[in-house]
Amino acid sequence: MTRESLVYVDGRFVEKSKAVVSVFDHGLLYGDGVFEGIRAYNGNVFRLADHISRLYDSAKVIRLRLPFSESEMTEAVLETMRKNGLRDAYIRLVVTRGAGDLGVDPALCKKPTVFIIAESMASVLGPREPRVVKMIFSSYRRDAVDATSHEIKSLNYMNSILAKIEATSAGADDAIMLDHRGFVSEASVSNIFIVKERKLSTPSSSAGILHGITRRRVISLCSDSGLEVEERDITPFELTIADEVFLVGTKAEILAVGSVNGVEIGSGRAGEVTKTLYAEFSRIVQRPEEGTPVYQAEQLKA
Ligand code: PXG
Repeated sequence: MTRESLVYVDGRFVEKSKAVVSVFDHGLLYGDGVFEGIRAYNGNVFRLADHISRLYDSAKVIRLRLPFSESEMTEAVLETMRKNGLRDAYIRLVVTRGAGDLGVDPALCKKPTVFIIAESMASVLGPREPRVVKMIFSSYRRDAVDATSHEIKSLNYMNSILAKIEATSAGADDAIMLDHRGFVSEASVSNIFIVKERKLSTPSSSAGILHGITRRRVISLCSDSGLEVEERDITPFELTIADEVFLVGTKAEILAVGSVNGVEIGSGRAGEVTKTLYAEFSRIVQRPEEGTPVYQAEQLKA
């Protein structure tokens, strides 16, 4: 029998089957909480500092006081990786408002619940070409920046879930969501880039996007590679006639978009710019300086 993975729950490590939170937790009752989805590549947690900093930013906006410092939170993530002996993994770090009486008021909750799941996950990045996905434009609009903005990485994902259901029932892989004005925002759990005549564009923060860590890294990769990127409003028309469209995110890594609403994008296959960035990103994630080493202490001792 394989050993059960260990989950960090409020300072303790418990077996996966025993890792539970209260039915009175406001994270469950109201989606009141924040999270991060993080990846580790070869024993190095990719851009962990950026994820921790975004978690604290999300918590600040929802007035959730985290029970420990950024460095303690970082250590808890690394310890969860070590306890499970992982090198290539997906990490889910969640902080909820905690258990409290019924009622939406966060003041009903005495202390936040913190849990960290780390499970083995192999990357698809590598020498092969990026996977090509079929998209639709969702009829659900991305929540506006003055609504339940996705700038907060909160536990409230119903906006994305509805879009994902719509995509699945249309036979597509995922949905592209438009903002309240009708401009392109992002996919259900990834950011979007378009390429036209080798010039890249990506929706800016006005489109209600999550400030993706992969998006930010791809933008800086482009500037290092001499590729121009503009953060701006993009219409569904511009996206449809683009030479290339690709998605970026922790889970998605880099995916080429082959079609939207049944209309082929460019050749319908991964384009040259997408392939170049994919190849470069595949190398970047393996670099120690792009993340935080999990096993540094042991390596130093050895
Ligand atoms: N937009 C949204 C709405 C997201 O949820 C991204 C963009 C990409 O951001 P990052 O920082 O990952 O480049 C996300 C990320 C999951 C999962 O389990 C979801 C995300 C990340 C990791 C795992 O579905 N969302």
